[in-house]
Amino acid sequence: MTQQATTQPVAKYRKDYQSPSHTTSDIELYFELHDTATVVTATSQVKQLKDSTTLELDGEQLGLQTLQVNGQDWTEYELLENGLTIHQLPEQFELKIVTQIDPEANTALEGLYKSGGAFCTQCEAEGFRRITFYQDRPDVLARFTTTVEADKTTYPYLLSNGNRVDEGSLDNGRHWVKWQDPHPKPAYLFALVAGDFDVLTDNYTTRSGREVALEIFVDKGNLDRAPHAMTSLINSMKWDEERFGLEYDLDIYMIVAVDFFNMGAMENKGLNVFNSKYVLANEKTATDTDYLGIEAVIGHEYFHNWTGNRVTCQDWFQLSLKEGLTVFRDQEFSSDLGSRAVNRINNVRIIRGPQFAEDASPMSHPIRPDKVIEMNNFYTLTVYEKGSEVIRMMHTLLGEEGFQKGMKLYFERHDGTAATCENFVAAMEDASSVDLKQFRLWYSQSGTPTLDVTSEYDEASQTFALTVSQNTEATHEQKEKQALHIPFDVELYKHTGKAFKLIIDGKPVSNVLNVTESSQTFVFEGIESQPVPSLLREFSAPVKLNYDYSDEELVFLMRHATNDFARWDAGQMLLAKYIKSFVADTSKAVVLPEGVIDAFRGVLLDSSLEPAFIAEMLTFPSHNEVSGWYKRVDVDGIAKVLKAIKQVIAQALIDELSATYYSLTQDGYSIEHTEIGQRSLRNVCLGFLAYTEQGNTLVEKQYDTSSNMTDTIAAMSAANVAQLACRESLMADYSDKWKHDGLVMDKWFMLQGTNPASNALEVIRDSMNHEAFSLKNPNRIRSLVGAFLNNNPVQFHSKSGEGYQFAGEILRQLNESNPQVASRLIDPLLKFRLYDEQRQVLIKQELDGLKSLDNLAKDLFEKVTKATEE
Ligand code: B3K
Ligand code: ZN
Repeated sequence: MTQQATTQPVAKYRKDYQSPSHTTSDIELYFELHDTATVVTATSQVKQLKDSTTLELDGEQLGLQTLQVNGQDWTEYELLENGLTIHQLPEQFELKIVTQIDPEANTALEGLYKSGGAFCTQCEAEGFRRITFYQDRPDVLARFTTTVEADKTTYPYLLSNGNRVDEGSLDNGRHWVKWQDPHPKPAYLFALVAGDFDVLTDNYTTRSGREVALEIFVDKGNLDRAPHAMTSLINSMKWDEERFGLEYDLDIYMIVAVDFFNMGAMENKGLNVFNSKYVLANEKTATDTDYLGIEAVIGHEYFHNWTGNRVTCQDWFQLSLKEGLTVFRDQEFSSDLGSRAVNRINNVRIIRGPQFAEDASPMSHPIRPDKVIEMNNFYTLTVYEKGSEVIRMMHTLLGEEGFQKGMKLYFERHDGTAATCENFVAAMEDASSVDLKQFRLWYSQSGTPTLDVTSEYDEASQTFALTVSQNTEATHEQKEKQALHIPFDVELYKHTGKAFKLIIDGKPVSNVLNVTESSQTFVFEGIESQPVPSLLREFSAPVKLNYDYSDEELVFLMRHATNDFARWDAGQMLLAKYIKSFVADTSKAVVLPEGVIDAFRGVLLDSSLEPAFIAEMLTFPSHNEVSGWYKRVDVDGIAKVLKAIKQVIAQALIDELSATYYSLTQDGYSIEHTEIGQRSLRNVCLGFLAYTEQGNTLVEKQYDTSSNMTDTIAAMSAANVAQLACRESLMADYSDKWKHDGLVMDKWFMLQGTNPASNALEVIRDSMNHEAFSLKNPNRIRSLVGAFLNNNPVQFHSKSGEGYQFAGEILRQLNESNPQVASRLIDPLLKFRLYDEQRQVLIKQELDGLKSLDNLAKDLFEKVTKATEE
């Protein structure tokens, strides 16, 4: 046996995929849990698949104790830095490996670790290799049997995947429970939890009559914050049966909420582990946004049971196969349960803001990446959100019925196996006979396509011609781009507000045009008068759209488009025109024409519109979204213009905003969608009114009288954004009340992080000494530091460079304790080329400093090298 030295991280390529040399049919695990020295015994039934007597296993940070093959000690092996290679193996054998690990020292929160007082695991993507030596790849599927043994008093609950089949007590105060998961699964879906919890139980009968026990485990004392998660779970189970015909397949479904978690949640078979942020809520501690987030994430993880667990990924390059599809499913779930328009608007905001920004960054990649150094770096907006848009485009092209046929065929062909994105598209194509040949490019081509659209009306022939040109700019890792198949949803309006029938070549055509060439003209016939085109309805493709709309046309669409999303989008385009013109010349006074102000007044007073939708109409593009419109970003100019536009609207509509604010006063609190919508509009009004003379009084009063967290936080953020006199006292009062509750304090940390005041960084540094703060807890880091880096543009990009230095300091610490969190945090620095020379130099200094670390984690290595390459 030999031990190898540390080497530079190496990239893996999608094209190099090779099926496994061996597979494991069954694995039996025994965990003897101890804080610093847990012993894991793994007994696997292994079978050769290829002509190879050598088996390569993955393993990191493991203490190997024994290695046996068919009951014999085995010496034919090499211990490597990242694994174990075993030689001279028979065709089929039992492999027994005993390893020792240290959960308490595991601050990376990958593998087996301690969260507060409990043991828990996170194995996706490659965490199982920190538990035992194994073929830690998603195309090796085994049946898992897991026994967990621990002290009975400290850890009364011992959980793992599948069904509980046996249990017992030992003489030394310890006990054990044995779990069996009948569904073969890859190691990334393995989970174990041990601890003491309060449990909320319920049950669900599937439509075929299976009784399923539902259990949600939360920290002691938090039971009153678990019911919304349970309701969301039951709604998810029901929805998946109704809309997709998919039923749950075990007798028990468990969710455990933990405080220390790198991301949102994890879909481990039968035993989801959740960030407590996506489980715990009551009206005093959680906002409406939190409630909706919980519903979406509970749904998302549940839907993975079919799209992810029953059919998993062949290799990690295929991640979007399960993630894009499952995001699509959770978006549909939220839309079916709540407002479709509001959900669509918010999903589109994510694509147009941070996803387009990712496309334009050094980390740009196709939804199915070709090259990866650290897989955890690819759980991105591109793979998830753009991935979901790609699924949605197929849904648009096939229709609901065709899409569901495709899903059925996909499960018929691939249930119980590890599949590829290509398998999915092929199933959609075969089930519907829609040609998706060119469409497949969406999987391999990165970057954001731009559609330049022009139109020409010919009165004599009564035709309206739309010319659509598409172009995708070169991205960091891919220079050549091809024309994509883009579903382009359009409508043409008469001046009465009615839509023309769409006729091309004498035949009626669908609203969804197939744009497939780099430039293409569609000539519509029978158009009796100059129409107003509504383009890219429902955001039918994740592209940028350019069309030279007049103000009048946009105002017309805001009023008359039959589709709510199109109305909202027209409002956004109208604002964009003015934002762009003021940013181009920041010395120009910000004034808006009466017609524009009237259009927003009209929306605010339109009683036929849902309050939730009006609130979206009045929510303007964020600094981040606006920044994405430019190759060189004027940080301060954009901030100034966005604030001024808000002030202009606030002054112009002060009476209407006030009236709406008071008319929406509520007595009690419920999370019904209509009430959420009313609170949302009321609080949007407050956000504007904060800029008026009555602002301070109004905000303070709302804070004092608020009976729920939604209104409390709305008051505090209005005070924060508008820098009202009451800000400090509200912050102090809140901290007094909630200082013992990290999760609730995250909202406070976020307000400190986004504080636009010029001393923000000083306050942030102070906040790091707050008793609720810890650099070990990812939620705290994201709330305070993440908010500063991502959502405090002016202070973070201060020309003094202090913001960047602060980011560098934190990143160097996290590089050692939790590289995954560090790697999420670094993204804003990677985009340094968007800023002026002076800022570029300052940011680059920090990146270079990281690059020169001799223990730079591969997560950061991958990003820093990409960003600093010429
Ligand atoms: N599949 C997990 C994410 C795992 C992230 C690993 N770094 C949660 C989800 O997407 O549902
Ligand atoms: Zn997911």
